[in-house]
Amino acid sequence: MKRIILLLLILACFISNMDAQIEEPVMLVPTGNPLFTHKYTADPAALIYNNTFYLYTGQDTGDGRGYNIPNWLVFSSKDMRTWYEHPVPLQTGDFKWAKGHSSWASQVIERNGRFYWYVSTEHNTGGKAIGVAVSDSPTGPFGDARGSALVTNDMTTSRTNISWDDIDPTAWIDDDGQAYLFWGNTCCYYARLKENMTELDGEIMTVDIPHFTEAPWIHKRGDWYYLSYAAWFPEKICYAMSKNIHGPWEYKGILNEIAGNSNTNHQAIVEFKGKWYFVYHNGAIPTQGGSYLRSVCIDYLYYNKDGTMKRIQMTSEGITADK
Ligand code: FUB
Repeated sequence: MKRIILLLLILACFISNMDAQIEEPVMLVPTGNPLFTHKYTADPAALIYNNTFYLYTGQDTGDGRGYNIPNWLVFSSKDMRTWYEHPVPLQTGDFKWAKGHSSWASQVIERNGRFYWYVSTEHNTGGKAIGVAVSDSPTGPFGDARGSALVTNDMTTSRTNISWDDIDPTAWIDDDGQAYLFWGNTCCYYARLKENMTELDGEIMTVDIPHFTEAPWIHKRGDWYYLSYAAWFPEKICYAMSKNIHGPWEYKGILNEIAGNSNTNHQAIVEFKGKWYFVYHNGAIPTQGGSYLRSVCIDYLYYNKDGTMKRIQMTSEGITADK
């Protein structure tokens, strides 16, 4: 009996440590994938700014039986070896119109020295919604930029009547300065953003791509646009290519297989200091890890001569090994 109580106490300590928050930046030196093991991190997004790789994630907490994501987190690195975790920059509770612990997938983008954080979360009137927070620093703190959601469920009822289709925003500023927001579950939506980055500009459009589940991510290399996204369920990551942000998009197949021990995979793709990185999550932390207690991983991404992307090789050593 004493042994069982001791074990339960150790487990409780471990779980509360996984949820502990910090007040100053803390240095972390990962040894492979998953990148961080002191807390669960999910739905990665990356921003390259000022020679620094900023990694934004949600923080999975709870008993692993459903999503319980109270916070968004931010980590930074200048060399992809040493990382800093910064104090919690944004929480579901910072959006007065949001409810629960629903800090779902998000992305931060910079415009004119300000940082805009597009998030998916649960609206207190029901259904998932997209909000935008703003800060003068990539590490925050961030605050609600509008005081209301940017996209609500009632704005996208013509293509699907599910209540969770307005999730997983990804923002893109095109070469002519026009900003766009892509998002969706089941249906991939996109719309122009006004110069102020906090209002949609015009109609909500759709992209027809095969097997689309969620998690769109736009990146560009040379004159090719890439739209990667989670497909099927459990998810693999697929992608399409185009010469124009408005398409037509040509489907190119699977980029990443199902990530270990997780139904979702959620990728971000960026170039940093001459190398391309594929950032995603899996459920690989032993004992507790799984589809609702996920962990961010990073592996290298390579291109073929014709611009298509090589299939990702998910590794346990990640980017800590020299290549
Ligand atoms: O974290 C909640 C949801 O799971 C995200 O919004 C999706 O992309 C999936 O990863």
